[in-house]
Amino acid sequence: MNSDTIAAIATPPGFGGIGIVRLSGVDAAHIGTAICASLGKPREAAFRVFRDAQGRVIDEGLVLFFPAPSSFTGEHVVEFQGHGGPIVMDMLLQRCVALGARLARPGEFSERAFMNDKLDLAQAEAIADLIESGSTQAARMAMRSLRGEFSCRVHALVEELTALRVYVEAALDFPDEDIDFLSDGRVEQQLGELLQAIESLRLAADQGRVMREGLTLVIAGLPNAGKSSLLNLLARTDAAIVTDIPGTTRDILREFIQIDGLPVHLIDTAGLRDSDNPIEQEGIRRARMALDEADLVLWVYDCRSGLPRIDAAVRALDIPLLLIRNKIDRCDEPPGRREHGILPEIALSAKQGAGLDVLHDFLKRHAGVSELAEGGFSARRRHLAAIDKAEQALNRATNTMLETRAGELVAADLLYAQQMLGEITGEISADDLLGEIFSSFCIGK
Ligand SMILES: Nc1nc2c(ncn2[C@@H]2O[C@H](COP(=O)(O)OP(=O)(O)OP(=O)(O)O)[C@@H](O)[C@H]2O)c(=O)[nH]1
Ligand SMILES: [Mg+2]
Repeated sequence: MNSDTIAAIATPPGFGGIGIVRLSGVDAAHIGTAICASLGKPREAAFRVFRDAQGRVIDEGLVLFFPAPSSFTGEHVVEFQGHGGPIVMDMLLQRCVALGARLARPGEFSERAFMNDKLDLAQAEAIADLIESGSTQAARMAMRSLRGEFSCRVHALVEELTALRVYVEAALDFPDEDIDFLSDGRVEQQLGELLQAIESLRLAADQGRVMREGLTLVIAGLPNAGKSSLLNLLARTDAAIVTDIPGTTRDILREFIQIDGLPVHLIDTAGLRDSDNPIEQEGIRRARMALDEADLVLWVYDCRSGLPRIDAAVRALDIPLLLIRNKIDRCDEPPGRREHGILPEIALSAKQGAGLDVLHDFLKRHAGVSELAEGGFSARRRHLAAIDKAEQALNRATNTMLETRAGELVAADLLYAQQMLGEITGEISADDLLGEIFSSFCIGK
């Protein structure tokens, strides 16, 4: 339990009808009473005058008192709802500080809620995601995580892992038993089930991450293929210069769009070719660097050139590739989706817009938006990294079972997988990790 009391303006800076100063900690009730004479009944709004040390009126408004442990942080919490002007709010905050409160760090209220077991780590992160969400879907997914759906699935996995670990360790502790526990096939079967469950969790979490962070599309291709035209079409603006001179684009161009709530970062790049022009060379160098950021590369080519001549470096990338067969108005082809060998391809006209709907559908499906409508939850790279490590450990354990049946190694990998999943909800977490997570929150949260 923290011994100090923290205070912050919980509403955004600037002018507003209402502004809220929030206090949390052992002295919250005492400080609150000093400001407004009496707090009223717990959890009921009371109209009060807020006064400074000399008894002058700072503001008037509502006060709310949430006694510990029935509060957001689990400590005594007092909220003053006053008028939302920066000066009034600051006077009220300074008064709290003069009475012994300390200014809260970003995310400190949520950190205390976590410390007092009001929320687990994934739920605390979901609060920040909900506040920052850029689309309705992202907000819905953050809310699901906040309500504990993500944590529940992680917990269920941790419990199954623990049970299996106990079984393997028991088998190791009683090697003289008649039955060889490790050879009855049960461990392999449960490992297989766990791997399936963890894989489905990883898919859902990855889709959640895409909805939170957005999909990054890099538009690449030979000069004049119509890359900038495609950016303009998707962004519905004339952001990029389009000419019939090959080598028009040199700088990297970025646009942010939303496709039915899916956030998409578009990056237009210089056409890839050998060039003697130092400016174009620099553009091409930057284009190649931008490829590293991509979740999906759109390789644009002119239908009149027949087959796409994909740049060798682009082909070598370990990033999904979508071919865009452009300028179909010139080839008299219908727009649509087809497969080009193992690669998906969409035929469209960046200039006239035919086929844009097909591209939208592809991108939404690629991000998993349609399936997410009901069940997704917000997740972060940190969660995915932990899930990946747990999955690798389970794969190792499975191989060990099949090859050497070395129970100690299997038990160690199971323990490791359990710890990795525990990091998601914060059951097991290092202090620096907590510091990193909460410091990215806004003040007052
Ligand atoms: N007919 C037709 N022309 C197109 C289409 N898309 C692009 N163009 C034309 O092709 C030319 C090149 O288009 P850009 O969008 O500048 O091509 P780019 O790939 O960005 O070219 P660089 O920046 O030079 O690499 C322009 O004259 C466009 O108007 C299309 O779908 N149909
Ligand atoms: Mg261009």
